[in-house]
Amino acid sequence: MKMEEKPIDLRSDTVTRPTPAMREAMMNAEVGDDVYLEDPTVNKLQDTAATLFKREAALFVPSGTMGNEVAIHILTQPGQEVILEESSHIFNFELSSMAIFSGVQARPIRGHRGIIDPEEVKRAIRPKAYYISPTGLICLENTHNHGGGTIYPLELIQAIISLARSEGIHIHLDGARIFNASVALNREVSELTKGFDTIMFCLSKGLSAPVGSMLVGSRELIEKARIARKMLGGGMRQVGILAAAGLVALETMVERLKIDHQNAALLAEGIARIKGLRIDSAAVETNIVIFQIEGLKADAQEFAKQLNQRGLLCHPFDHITLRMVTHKDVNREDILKALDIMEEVCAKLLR
Ligand code: TLP
Repeated sequence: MKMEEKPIDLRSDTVTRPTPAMREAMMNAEVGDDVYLEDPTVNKLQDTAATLFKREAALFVPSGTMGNEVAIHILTQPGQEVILEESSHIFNFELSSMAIFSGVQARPIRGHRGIIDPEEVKRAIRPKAYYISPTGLICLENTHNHGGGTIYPLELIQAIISLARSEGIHIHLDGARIFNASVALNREVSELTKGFDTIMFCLSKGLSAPVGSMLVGSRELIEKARIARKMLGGGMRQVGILAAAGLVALETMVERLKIDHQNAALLAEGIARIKGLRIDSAAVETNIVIFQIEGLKADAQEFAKQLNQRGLLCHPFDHITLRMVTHKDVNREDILKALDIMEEVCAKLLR
């Protein structure tokens, strides 16, 4: 790579930079003290999110992690268990926060590409006995990050929600990338999230806002969430500066996620043709591409390092698995270039 060339960054859609329209909206945002509920731009963003999801209320939080952990805090009691999928973000990348902040333990169950079967959920619900930790909450993730951007089939979501309801268990959705599922299925986010107690979604991933996620739910739950957010130090002040970018994200960045999905499909098809790489390209449903190396004189870390040296950034997951994520700051041409780089490195490393 020539020094002046910018790398093709496929590590995550979190690397997206704010658009010019976002920067302009941030510059001109009307602000107030949001801890006093007086920031008009935050209030507008929260109302917009609540309307989109057909819910009573929403809360702006600094990160997806905080949104998930606040939801767990308000939906559980200390000593309870939380059922989730074993490769979920909450279980793997939120630093045991549920144990520390909410005093609950995780009961992870194995899914297929991140999707859990209602029967498995049923089996994981703890029997009611005074000497067993009760199940307080189920968390699902849609799309599923480590599953490969998998979209949860709606009928499975509905089956798990009715199970939760019949057992008196709460249910939260980590919908960090729910808009990717929405554009891929051509269905409203309100339809895909109906029945969850709370939904977290991120403005800062494919939607390209610089910071921020939302927690959506009933007025009562969102009031509790505001207290939990404050406990975590997440009460922000003139944060309309950031909410302004979030509004532009919701207004202008949703439909274009389709382009990311097309680029991910192009990437997956290309990977399938490269000797030394293995992928089920038909399994790529949204903007996340997960694949394995096969028959190379290198592990995934070394492979990623060599791609990096040629200006292609990605995320190694384990010794053979890598992730690439498409987003607005990479185009079709970048994808074709990325494939050339991978082909060149594979040819060098083939056994
Ligand atoms: N995911 C990030 C990393 O943390 C791995 C990424 O690059 O994909 N839920 C899901 C499904 C996520 O993928 C993430 C972030 C979060 C929650 C947390 O969001 P943030 O980073 O805003 O705390």
